[in-house]
Amino acid sequence: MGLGDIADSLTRRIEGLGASAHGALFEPVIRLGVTGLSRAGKTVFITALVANLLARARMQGLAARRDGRIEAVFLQPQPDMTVPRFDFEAHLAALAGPEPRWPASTSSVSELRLSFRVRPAGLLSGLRRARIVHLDIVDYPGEWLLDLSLLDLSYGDWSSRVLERIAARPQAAPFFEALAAADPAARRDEPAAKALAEAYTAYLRQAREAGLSDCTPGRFLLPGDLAGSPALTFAPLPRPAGRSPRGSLWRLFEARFEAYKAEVVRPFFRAHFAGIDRQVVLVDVLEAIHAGPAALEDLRRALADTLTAFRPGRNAWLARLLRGRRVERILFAATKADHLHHSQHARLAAITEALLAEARSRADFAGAETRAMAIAALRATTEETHEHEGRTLACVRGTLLDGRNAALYPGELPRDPARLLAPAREGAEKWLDADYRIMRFAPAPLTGAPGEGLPHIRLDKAAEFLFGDRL
Ligand SMILES: Nc1nc2c(ncn2[C@@H]2O[C@H](COP(=O)(O)OP(=O)(O)OP(=O)(O)O)[C@@H](O)[C@H]2O)c(=O)[nH]1
Ligand SMILES: [Mg+2]
Repeated sequence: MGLGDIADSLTRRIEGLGASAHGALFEPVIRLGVTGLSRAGKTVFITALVANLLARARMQGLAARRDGRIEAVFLQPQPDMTVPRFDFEAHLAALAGPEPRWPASTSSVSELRLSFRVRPAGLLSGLRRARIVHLDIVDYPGEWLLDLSLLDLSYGDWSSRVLERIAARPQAAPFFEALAAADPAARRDEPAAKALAEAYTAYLRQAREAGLSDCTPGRFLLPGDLAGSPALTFAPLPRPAGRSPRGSLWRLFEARFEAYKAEVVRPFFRAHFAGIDRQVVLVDVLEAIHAGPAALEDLRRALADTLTAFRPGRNAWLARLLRGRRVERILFAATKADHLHHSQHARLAAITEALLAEARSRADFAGAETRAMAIAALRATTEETHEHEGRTLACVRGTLLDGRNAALYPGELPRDPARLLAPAREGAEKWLDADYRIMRFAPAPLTGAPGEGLPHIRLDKAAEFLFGDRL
């Protein structure tokens, strides 16, 4: 056991003590992780979930609500003093204000505690006293999970993997130009290091914009307060022939890569990831389909990479940190399903399931129960059908960001997911037999009575799967 491991197990033990010390001794706490790659829909999901749990009129799919056992739901100060609070009120004001708009992008971890007063289920439910159950919701970027794979890699191995994967990508051309001008064995010099790191970060940003997801190190895209620090100032380099001299650029980057693992990646897993009981992974499958086969294949790989975090047996360090603890349920939710007519939702869920199939068959998620679902945290559209050249097209209608009202025919998803996944895997350039469209709709102004909650698709079913059994 190394020093780091001792520190890890100590932190876990102290955290365990903390949980019982702050009054939660008899009040169960469910820690729900909400993650997804950037723009997947995390902020909207949490905001809509909390708003709908506070109001509950649209949450019939939640058994405790249907049975009338939920007496009250209220927001509480969270127990973690040093984690930013999820800014629920600001995000809700954006979504549900007089001029509804989407909340701003967030780039770090945040947390919110919601508490339920529930009567127990069963025959005696009317007699037994209600109890308090806390739901701690933790929002963290999926990109940070990708970094788990770095823990097993040396700088040299990571570099060669990345360089090989991105060699043919047009977005990487400027970075390869910068690399050609650099000499890994040359004496290190900070401006050269910075220029390479910037070129690599620029590549990551463009790759992300092009819909690619395998973007490590994750913090290069979402640096938060680490922007500009040495631990974020490196890039992959081709291995110099022979031993790289001390004081070379290669050695500098190697040291920074190790620092990134020790000072950035491990603390995240220790502080935020280790305590999670239930997890939802939000996936913008529609956007990837729309962006084309390469983006879908990339999403599949990125998902497989992020999901290694939920099979801790595959990573010795994480397995030691968790010491047998595990995430009990994982929901894979294809978001923004309101872009599709409901007749296609089952197909979207099937595609999501198939995207995960490989990750799943390699090993199950250490006994976790998993499910795939198509959801919309905030429904921005209504459905309608149109006759076109003798065919009936199932469309959705909504208000575009510029205020115009438009109907969208997104294209018909195939019944068999392999029709999309196979060409994606084989490197097809575009979809052969179909065209998939997407439009950016603005959130619709609320029409329901106040206190009715926000319109959604299957958010109640998602909640039931994630924590309904604990209420
Ligand atoms: N139509 C529709 N669009 C959605 C829904 N959820 C999210 N979106 C869209 O997706 C965008 C991103 O949603 P966010 O919740 O901000 O995503 P995020 O994962 O928190 O993004 P970052 O904070 O940037 O990582 C929003 O601005 C909306 O345009 C939904 O339920 N329906
Ligand atoms: Mg966000």
